Amino acid sequence: MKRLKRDKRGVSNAIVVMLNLILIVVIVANVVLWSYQMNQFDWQRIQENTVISDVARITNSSWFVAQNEHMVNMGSRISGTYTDTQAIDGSFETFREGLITFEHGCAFKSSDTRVSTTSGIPVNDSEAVLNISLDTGSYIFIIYNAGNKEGSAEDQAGKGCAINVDGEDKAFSWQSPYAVDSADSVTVVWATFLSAGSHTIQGKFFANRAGYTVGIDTRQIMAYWFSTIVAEYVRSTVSITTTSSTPVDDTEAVLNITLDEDSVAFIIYNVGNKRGSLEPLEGKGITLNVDGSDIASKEWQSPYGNQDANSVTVVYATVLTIGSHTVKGRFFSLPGQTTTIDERQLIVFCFPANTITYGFTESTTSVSTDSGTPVDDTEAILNTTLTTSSDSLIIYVGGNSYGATENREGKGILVNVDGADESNSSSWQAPHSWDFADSVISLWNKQLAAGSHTIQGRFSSNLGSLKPTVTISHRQLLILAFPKSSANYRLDLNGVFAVDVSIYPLDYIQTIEIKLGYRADDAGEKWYLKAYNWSSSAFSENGFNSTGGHTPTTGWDYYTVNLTDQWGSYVTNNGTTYVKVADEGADSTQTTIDIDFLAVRVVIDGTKFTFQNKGSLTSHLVSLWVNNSTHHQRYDVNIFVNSGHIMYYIRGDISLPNKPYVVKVVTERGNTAVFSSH
Ligand SMILES: [Ca+2]
Ligand SMILES: [Ca+2]
Ligand SMILES: [Ca+2]
Repeated sequence: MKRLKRDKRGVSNAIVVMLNLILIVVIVANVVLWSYQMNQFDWQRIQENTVISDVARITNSSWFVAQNEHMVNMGSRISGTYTDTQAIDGSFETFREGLITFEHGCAFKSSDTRVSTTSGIPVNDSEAVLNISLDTGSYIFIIYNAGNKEGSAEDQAGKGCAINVDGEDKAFSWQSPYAVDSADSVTVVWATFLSAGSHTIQGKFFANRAGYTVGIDTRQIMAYWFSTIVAEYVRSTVSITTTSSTPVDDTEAVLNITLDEDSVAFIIYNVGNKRGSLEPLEGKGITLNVDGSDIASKEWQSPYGNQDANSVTVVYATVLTIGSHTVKGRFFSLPGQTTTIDERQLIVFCFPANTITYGFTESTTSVSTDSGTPVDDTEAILNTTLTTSSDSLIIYVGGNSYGATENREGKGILVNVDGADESNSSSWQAPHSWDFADSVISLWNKQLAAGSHTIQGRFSSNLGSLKPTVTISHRQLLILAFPKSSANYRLDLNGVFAVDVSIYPLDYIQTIEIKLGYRADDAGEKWYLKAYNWSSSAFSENGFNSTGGHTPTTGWDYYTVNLTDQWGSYVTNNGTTYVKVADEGADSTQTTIDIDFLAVRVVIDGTKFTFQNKGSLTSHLVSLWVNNSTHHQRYDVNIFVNSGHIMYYIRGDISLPNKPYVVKVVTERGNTAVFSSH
């Protein structure tokens, strides 16, 4: 029993010894392993050998080149690809100007054959029909101006006129004279997009009081159409009134226009109220507002009596620059008097500035006459020089405000071209009574030869009894001359460029530069660099240090622009920049250009670090210090430099302090490399 017990203890002692041995082995093994791991870390740490071999201030990025093939908007690509434009190396991409498709067509008819009607619904003015044929879908502008002279049968409630296209009445206006058989003219305008093919345009008229005779002694009807222009237009029959004696917005007559090149804008605004709408004896006035400013002139009209028909027209032409514009029609009354617009048409047609010749004058100087035959409106004269035979659209508006000296039988006006009165351009109008508002439109169209021309507005009194004097206190006179044929060569292309905002954060960009290396085969026109302005949604050179283009030498030329402090409008938050290369405009020489280089870069105050890994292991750089005596700044970095490699690391957000400074970089293993400036 005892032995057994002792033996049992002996076994138990042996187990304890064995367990202790195992424990010792485990501890020793762990110590060895730990020691081995420690040695490996130290070994790796010792092996790591990355140095900062250079630190330098940089003032711009490298060039960011085209990302894909340039889009050619006008002209064509002849040879090469966008990759040829990525370096200045003699390999280039070639583009050639193309004939632009801006074409016009026009039709015009005037007649002094009288027609009349008692119909209260529109009937054909048999003398006002245009049959036209369009080669291609086009924007079309139509104006119809129909009037009777003093003494012709005309109901005191006056007449209405309409423009009918392909059997449908499209737009209306109305007018009433001084009294039965007084002068009374109506103008109506319309614009639309018409498809290719044949179309019929018809002037129609009607009595404002059914059963009473109204007539047309002289009318003009004109249509102009264009295949590729910027055209904005509105016709609205929403009735609006005002009692304001200063111009207020006709909220139904607002047009927004976006232009990608400087353009001649032709603007016409025509408003009317029908018989029965609220209209004071003094009538209404209108004007135009372009980009927030009212134009200098206005026009007015007064009706036969309270709540009689009354309409008025104003025209304008100007150059609108590239970008966005707003054109508004505005109207006004006399204080406390309610005037109404039942229908209005507002039309803006924009033509590339170099493709047409235009002239415009407006004036608010009063000119009067008591002559029954036309005399000069000395304020309405335009001298125009045409380089080529041109279809010429001429509009003259002459009116007087309430209170100006005006015969109650009103006035007549017409257009004089190169000294000859165009009698069929005549129109006549009569006010409510003596010295009330009274304006008239005269319309003409003529093919004018190359050379100088004088266009003049003339006017006369409709006489009647007592006080014959009539006045034009406000007028507009315009001519738009469209070349019959010309070789219009254009080139316009743009590319997509991407600024690397991960290296050059937007906050640290000082400006953007665009560089073009090119060769043009003639020096006949300038070449332009533009960029897409993301604020105004148009290509522009607004704010560039250099605008106005570059004149080529026909050898290799380098043209660089910078976008000054305006660069922010031209770059998206992710760095996207669109750059355009464009010619000066339409010209008769078909130019070919070779583009060797086209790129953008950013101007910054940044730093370029050069790291060289001389060790045998990859280094992971985790923090960077830039220090001098007054400046200690740490930056997080996350850079892997492979063994044996040199890495250039650019930071657009790090500006070097004054020398001497020290740059340190710390690796994940805890090593520090130091660079000291000298
Ligand atoms: Ca050109
Ligand atoms: Ca050219
Ligand atoms: Ca090249």
